Amino acid sequence: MDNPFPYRLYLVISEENCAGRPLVEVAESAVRGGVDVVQLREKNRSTKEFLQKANALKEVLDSHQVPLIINDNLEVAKQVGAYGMHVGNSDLPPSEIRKKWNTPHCLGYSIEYLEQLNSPEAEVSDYFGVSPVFATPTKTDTVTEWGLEGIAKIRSLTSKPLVAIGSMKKDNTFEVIKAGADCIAVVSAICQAQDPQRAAAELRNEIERAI
Ligand code: TZP
Ligand code: MG
Repeated sequence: MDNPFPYRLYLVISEENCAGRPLVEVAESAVRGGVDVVQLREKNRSTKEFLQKANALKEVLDSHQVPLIINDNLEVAKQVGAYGMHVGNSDLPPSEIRKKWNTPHCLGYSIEYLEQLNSPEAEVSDYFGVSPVFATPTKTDTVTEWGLEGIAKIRSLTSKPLVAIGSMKKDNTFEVIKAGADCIAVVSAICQAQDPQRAAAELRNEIERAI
């Protein structure tokens, strides 16, 4: 089967991280700069509000043929017709999602402990988030700071695509890819940037330089 996650630059977006700008505009600008997959991550919203944002985002992403991944809300993922879902260790388990969402979809699973890699949940997942690579103010309830050594360790244990997340920026992208990551995921480096398109293009450049 083809790799369900061939992507390199992953925007993880929520309205609250967009510095007061409309999320859809920030996302479209990022896509113009080289983002090739987008995750909508709205932790503190009702399903109704989440779905409204997801529909608006999907329309724009569709026009650029960029896939939409929904963070931890199966109802929203189903209703919007998302490409896939991403979940963490304490969210709805990937095996449950596979049962409840029967057409094949791309599933991402955040790895916070090495033990997770040997679990049935990892088995049914299509890619792994290495979470977080570096500590980040954007998400503080984290466990391990994997660092470059952690990426290399996980790389040695799986051939599935690895997404590096956590304080990823232009200055550390090259070494993170060299350590074994396939894809870089960012919130602030793009959502807080004055010019999201340019920020994305700079990240993309570093990725292309490293692969
Ligand atoms: N999962 C692990 S770290 C993180 C998530 C959602 C936040 C990453 O945000 P930033 O601003 O790119 O460090
Ligand atoms: Mg990041």
